[in-house]
Amino acid sequence: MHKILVIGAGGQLGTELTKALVNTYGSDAVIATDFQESVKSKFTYCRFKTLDVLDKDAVANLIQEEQVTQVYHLAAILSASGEKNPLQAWDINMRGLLHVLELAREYKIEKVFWPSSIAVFGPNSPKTNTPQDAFKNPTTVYGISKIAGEHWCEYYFNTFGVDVRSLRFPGLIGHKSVAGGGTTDYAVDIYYKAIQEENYTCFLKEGTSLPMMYMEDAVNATLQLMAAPASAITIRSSYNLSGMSFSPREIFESIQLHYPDFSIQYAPDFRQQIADTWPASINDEVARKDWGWRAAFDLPTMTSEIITKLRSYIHKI
Ligand code: AKB
Repeated sequence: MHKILVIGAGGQLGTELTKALVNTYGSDAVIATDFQESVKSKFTYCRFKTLDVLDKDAVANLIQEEQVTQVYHLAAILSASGEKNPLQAWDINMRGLLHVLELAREYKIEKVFWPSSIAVFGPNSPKTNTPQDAFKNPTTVYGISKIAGEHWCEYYFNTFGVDVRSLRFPGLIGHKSVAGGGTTDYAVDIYYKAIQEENYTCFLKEGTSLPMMYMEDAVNATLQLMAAPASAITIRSSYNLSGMSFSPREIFESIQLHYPDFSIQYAPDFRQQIADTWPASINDEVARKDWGWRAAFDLPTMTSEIITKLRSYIHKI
């Protein structure tokens, strides 16, 4: 029987991935955990425990008590928050991952999932259709922690046989949970403003194109990668993954088709410098070849779906 531990379940990805894991493996198979007790109310459908990934003994105890077979380690400080407190971001992102990898080795965990990011790329990486093995010179502490983390994942696989799998996520956009601390967060916030019939002030310039992905695609990619036979996984650092690419102007125009009076201003801040170092689009042909990855959502289909869902929540209130 599977016993799946989700660390950082209350975050943007965790909120939706935990639900999908319960739908796939059943509620008895999943334990949602988060550093913040306050997110407990999200998990009415499975068990929830408070857990700090920096407390290695607490993670080890839970793995032993629950006979955990798989770990999804999602807890991290994202790019924009990381720049405000670089040493803390490094500590949380690296020490957390090393605890999980080390415990996976010690307790012979069957599989580990850990998200990387397009933030591993930098100003000297090719800007468009960025390949899997492109040169990487990340400029944020978040990007540095992700590239180091990728190397550690590869090391634990090659040296100890830990079956750790990873995806380089683009900006993730969903309607069930707000984003927090990232450079791509504007693409979530803008929908909430449109729905509330308010104007939006964007912290990136109108033409800044970035790789993005609808949350349903991100969740499906994770489930597919984790279900693939180990022999199909040729990348043990992290797979490039592509959904769509758009700029603030393009997402605004897609929303304006639903809300003609919606308006936007641009007030770029420090996050513009981060965005300027990231690719505009990603080449994910290795993921497609290895485990059959295909994104289902583009900008118009994502916008229609998010607006429909957000309207339905508002009408329920
Ligand atoms: C961020 O903006 O920091 C994240 C990411 C692209 O990894 N959404």
